[in-house]
Amino acid sequence: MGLLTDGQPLSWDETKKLSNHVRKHGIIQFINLYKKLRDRQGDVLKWGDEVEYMIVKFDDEKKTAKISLRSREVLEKLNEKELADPKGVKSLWRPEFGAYMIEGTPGRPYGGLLAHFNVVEANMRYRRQEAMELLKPGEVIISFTNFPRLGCPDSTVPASIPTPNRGYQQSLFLADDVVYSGHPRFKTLATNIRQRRGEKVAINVPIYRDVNVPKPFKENLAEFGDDGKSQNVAKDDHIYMDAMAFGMGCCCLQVTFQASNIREARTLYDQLTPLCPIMLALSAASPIYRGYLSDTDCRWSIIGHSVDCRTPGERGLEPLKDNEIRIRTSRYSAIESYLSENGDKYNDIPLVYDEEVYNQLLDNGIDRLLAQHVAHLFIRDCVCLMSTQLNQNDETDTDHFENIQSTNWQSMRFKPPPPNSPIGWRVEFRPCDIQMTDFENAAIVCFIVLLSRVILSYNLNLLIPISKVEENMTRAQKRDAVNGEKFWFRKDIASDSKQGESVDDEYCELTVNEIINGKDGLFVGLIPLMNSYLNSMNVDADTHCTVQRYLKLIQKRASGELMTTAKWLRKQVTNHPDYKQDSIITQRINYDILKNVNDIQMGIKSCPELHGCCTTSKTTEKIPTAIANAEK
Ligand code: GSH
Repeated sequence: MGLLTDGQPLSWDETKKLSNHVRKHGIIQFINLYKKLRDRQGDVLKWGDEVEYMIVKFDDEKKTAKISLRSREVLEKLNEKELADPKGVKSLWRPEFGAYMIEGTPGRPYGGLLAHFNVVEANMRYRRQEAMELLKPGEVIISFTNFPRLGCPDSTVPASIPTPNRGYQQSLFLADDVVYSGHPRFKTLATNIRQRRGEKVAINVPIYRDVNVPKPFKENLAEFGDDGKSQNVAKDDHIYMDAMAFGMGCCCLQVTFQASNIREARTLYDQLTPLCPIMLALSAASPIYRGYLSDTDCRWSIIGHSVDCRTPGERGLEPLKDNEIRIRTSRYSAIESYLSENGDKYNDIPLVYDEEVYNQLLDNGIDRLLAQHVAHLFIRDCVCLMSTQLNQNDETDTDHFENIQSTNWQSMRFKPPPPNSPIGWRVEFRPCDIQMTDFENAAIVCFIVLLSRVILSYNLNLLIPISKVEENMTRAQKRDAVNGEKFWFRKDIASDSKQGESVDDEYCELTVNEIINGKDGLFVGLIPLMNSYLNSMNVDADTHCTVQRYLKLIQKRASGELMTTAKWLRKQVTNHPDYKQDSIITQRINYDILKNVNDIQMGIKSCPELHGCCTTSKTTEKIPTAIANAEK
């Protein structure tokens, strides 16, 4: 992939001039790839998780927890093993946006055997330990969605000072040092997104209205060095943030599946889409931003705003200029169209796409649904271009296509096979906030993968109008959405549309509990269906036990018997002796929370409100050969 290509990044002015060049060749590359690989068949299920971590440093005397900007050093060490033995390593490590973030994946993808569910958690544990061995005294690795005091004074090690009038982000609150410096991609993205937009990004998250929060809640941003521009866009009663790192500095959990062919990949892409908001609500883990308790439980919209490179015209705030078109969403957003034939009739959002690209794709034999999906991705300008990437062989390279594709950060990603590789058509599931423990992350990953198997085996149909999924994404982020919200969901997932029934009769509003656990006479429930699938399979006892623990966790989160991480974090704040009911997260509160997070993820403390009483699974590092053979 062209994602982390070497070379010098071009300036925004140069990149802008070359954006059409990237698009023109990107499309030709996609067409060539499609023609070569559309009939590729028979790939087996393979899948893998991606976990993002942050490095935090505690000072137990001063009672502070700060982000440690050492991911470059740590990654260099972590990557040594892979360089020495690329095929043999048990984990792969990559940089992420934050200079305190690292991303770990299993060394090799998992396969279709059910017994693979039993090795996921052990591999996650291995990764965590592997990274921890490289830390300095006081440092820890945590899988945690947002560092609560990101952007507050004195919150990084080494200390860093924001530069509101210069640099990549020009933030009032965050120094550019928090952006990963080992590859120019990240700083270039931050610069070009800001320059394309014509101003800094603006993120406004509603503040949690506790009794001692001033009315209105309004900060004097001049105190941070604002020249008035930030004050103009900062909303009353909101936590204002002004840089890409506030969003892309958040950590998440992602899963990628390989499908057997392009058709199955399109089906999975569509069928997992209605699950995105449900999993977002269940995984909600980020209620705190820039030292304030917010009224939001998830990172999703915050990242959307943090990379919103649309001009005022494109956002509908000013008349359109030059060749601009109105664009509904940020380049980080929920998907706006389905891809499979079954999905077609549920595509009720007027999709904005590049007409010329669309026609070119149709002329090359690509069907309408796929053409509009790709032409939609290609409404975006390229926002990071390396000097070495300009001239490519469109027959064999795909960097220009990947350039646009990899900066469309949507809830689902449809991924063509890389050229000349054994990898097939894939889909990536991207909405989930990350959880603190390997147990929870493994539970979420196994739930999604298992559900994908059930969908394909039982030929389930979860589709509802895509506009309803989008509405669900908004609901999912609300405070305690699992217990307080209802979500649009298909009533009968076991059959396709009935004759004479209108699309609007096919769905209703259900709680997450009803969706996951079922509701008598109204909805069958996803876990009961998964259990009947499992009962029909030959599963070894250990895997069975592990999977049941994972499903129980999801069931109890859905029913409200167990808390979401977001709910638990809110309780940590509001019960803290220093908390003044003003929604402020002091250094000390931050320290105590992160200490607890670390103790819980390391198993030093148990947390029954989050996990229940039974958190030990039978996870093992390797599938025993006898079991692998038996399953085959
Ligand atoms: N941390 C993000 C989230 O919480 O959703 C996901 C990771 C992500 O999208 N990272 C950006 C990226 O381009 C970094 S700026 N990653 C590579 C990709 O999406 O292909």
